[in-house]
Amino acid sequence: MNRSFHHIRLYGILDLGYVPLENCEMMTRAMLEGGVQILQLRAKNFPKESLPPLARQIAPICRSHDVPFIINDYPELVADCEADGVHVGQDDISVAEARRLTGPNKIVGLSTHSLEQAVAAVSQAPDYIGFGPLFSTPTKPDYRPIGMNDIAEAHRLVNLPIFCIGGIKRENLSTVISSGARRVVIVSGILQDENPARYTHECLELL
Ligand code: 3NM
Repeated sequence: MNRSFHHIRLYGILDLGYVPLENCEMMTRAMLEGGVQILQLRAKNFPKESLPPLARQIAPICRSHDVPFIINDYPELVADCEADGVHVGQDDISVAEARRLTGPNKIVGLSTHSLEQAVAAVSQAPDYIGFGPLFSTPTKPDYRPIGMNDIAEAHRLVNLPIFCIGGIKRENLSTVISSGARRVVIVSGILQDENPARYTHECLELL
């Protein structure tokens, strides 16, 4: 597995709030076929024990595309999930603690929700940060949108791969890029389109 983020522009999330369990494999294949370059399994409101069996269905599909597979929230489950890493939030454990729990050579990503948090993240040395939500989004309803004004400054001040996230769709992607974004996460835009592979591909083309 190539763990460099150099080529990675488009991050897809298989969010079980949008995808019924029986469609997970099909949706994973569609996202990968469309060109998602890193893929996360996000299963908020699902019991922790249900994650590894599901993840082990997704992991080999990602591996066959040489795409890193990330799980949300549970660093201690990374090995059992056959995942390449974990994504943690501001209110979760530290990046260092997550690394201790995942074991060596795993990816650890961190959410940030302001320019200040993005700058502060550098000292924790995650492999990448999320930066958002740029816009209000039903996928993460309780967070204040931060808009696009700080994207360029975040890229100047933070020497980590930055994935802008939150309310990004094919329709506003060009504007987000013009504001300085180089990498994005798109969740509901992809998962709710009638043709997720095509939607993904069209977003990738813009990046
Ligand atoms: N994290 P959509 S925003 C999972 O700002 C997530 O940290 C965010 O979904 C953050 O593309 C978000 O449907 C939801 O808006 C992104």
